[in-house]
Amino acid sequence: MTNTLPKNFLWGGAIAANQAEGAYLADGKGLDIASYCADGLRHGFELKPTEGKHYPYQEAIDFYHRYQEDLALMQEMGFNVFRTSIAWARIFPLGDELEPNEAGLKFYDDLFDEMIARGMQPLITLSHYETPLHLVEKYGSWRSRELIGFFVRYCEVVFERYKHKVKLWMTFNEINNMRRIPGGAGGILLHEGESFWQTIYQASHHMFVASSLAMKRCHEIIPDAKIGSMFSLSNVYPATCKPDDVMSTVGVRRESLLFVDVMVRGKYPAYASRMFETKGVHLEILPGDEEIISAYTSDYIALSYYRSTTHEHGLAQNADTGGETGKDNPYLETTPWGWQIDPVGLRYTLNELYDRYQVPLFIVENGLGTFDKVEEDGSIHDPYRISYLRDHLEQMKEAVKDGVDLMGYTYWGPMDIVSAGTAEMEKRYGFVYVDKDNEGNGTLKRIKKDSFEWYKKVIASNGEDLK
Ligand code: BGP
Repeated sequence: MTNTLPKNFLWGGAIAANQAEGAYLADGKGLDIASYCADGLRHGFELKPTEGKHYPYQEAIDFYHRYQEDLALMQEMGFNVFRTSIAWARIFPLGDELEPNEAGLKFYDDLFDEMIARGMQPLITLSHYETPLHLVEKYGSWRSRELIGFFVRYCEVVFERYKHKVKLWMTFNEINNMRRIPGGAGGILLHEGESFWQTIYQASHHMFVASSLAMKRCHEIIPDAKIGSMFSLSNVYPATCKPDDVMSTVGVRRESLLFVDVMVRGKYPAYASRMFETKGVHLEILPGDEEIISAYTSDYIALSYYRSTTHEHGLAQNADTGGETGKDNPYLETTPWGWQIDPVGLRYTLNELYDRYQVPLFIVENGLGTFDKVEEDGSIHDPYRISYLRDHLEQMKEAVKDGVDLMGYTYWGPMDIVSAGTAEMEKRYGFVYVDKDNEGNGTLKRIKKDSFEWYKKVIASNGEDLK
């Protein structure tokens, strides 16, 4: 089969600062929402530590001190891009200061230099489930418009500092998870009696304005940069062909696509009024907000895709870090975490998005999180990960043949990291095993799994060799 991917296709992996770096107070870093989170950002977080509790993100996999070793392994696989995030609280420990923390800035200087020296373009998320804790305590996080100014100040500082090193940016990780994981996505802890939807959409509106202003400043400071927005877009199908199920599924999908519509098309979609009315939401939109949102839109769409689910009319829909959770699809296999594996859904989703928006797409998260076993001789055989990946890459290539403009693919968690959803270490995604368990025991030693050599071969052949 002839290769379908462009020569400059970006191949790599993706992590987030909070799930990998550890060193949660090193070099002046402030606390953030991951600091006192014991059960995963899906379940919220604490403002103060509880004695005796294990907080897995505090040490994570100690990427902060071990990134050279990790990036050397990524280089060996041939990565030409590496996605990570900047922990906002390393740069502004409280979030509302006027002056940044030089030691935090220096860390990312070194990290980005190391990536570039090893042939990887940095692909940087400005906020990946890492709101500084002080902003939550003092301002109620993104409920407050004041965060717009704090975020834009932080963005300006990092754009200026890294303008010669980082040309690929994205603003908020999985911003549409404000609907289902507002603690992680926006640092929102709901108060008793508060109207959930009112808070969520008002906070999201502030994030839209902040994101657009960050895009404006990015283009002014780094004219040759691309800046996108990022969404969780695992797929949802109607559970049956009953028209009510089909129509209701359109509604579920629109709850996510609303975020893409605003950030890519630059305005609230026509269906938003009715959606807000049904949910009792009255958005406060200040003069000038709509102009900002419309003037500064995303250069590309970054997405995570892990699985699919199905929906039927009347089903109470939910979502987790993998995307929507509805009714199981009888045609698909399921991981031990209940995530249904659907490679064709990836092709479907890429086509859906490209048809609708016609801007370049970038798969910045996809992967299989599951148990791995270290054999007595130290080897780790993970054929399940290879087949997950092979099947998804095949479908990704089909989508490119369908005409989708795809910038690249970064596999989620190329070395094992702490899960965002559950804070487990043993939900492993990596091509590289990290010796640490759920309780925090282990040497942190890195060990290659079988999938390591496989992905290396895929990259070397620019996706041609998927055997
Ligand atoms: C996404 C997040 C990531 C990541 C991934 C896998 O929602 O952007 O941070 O962790 O999901 O989820 P989990 O870690 O829960 O398996």
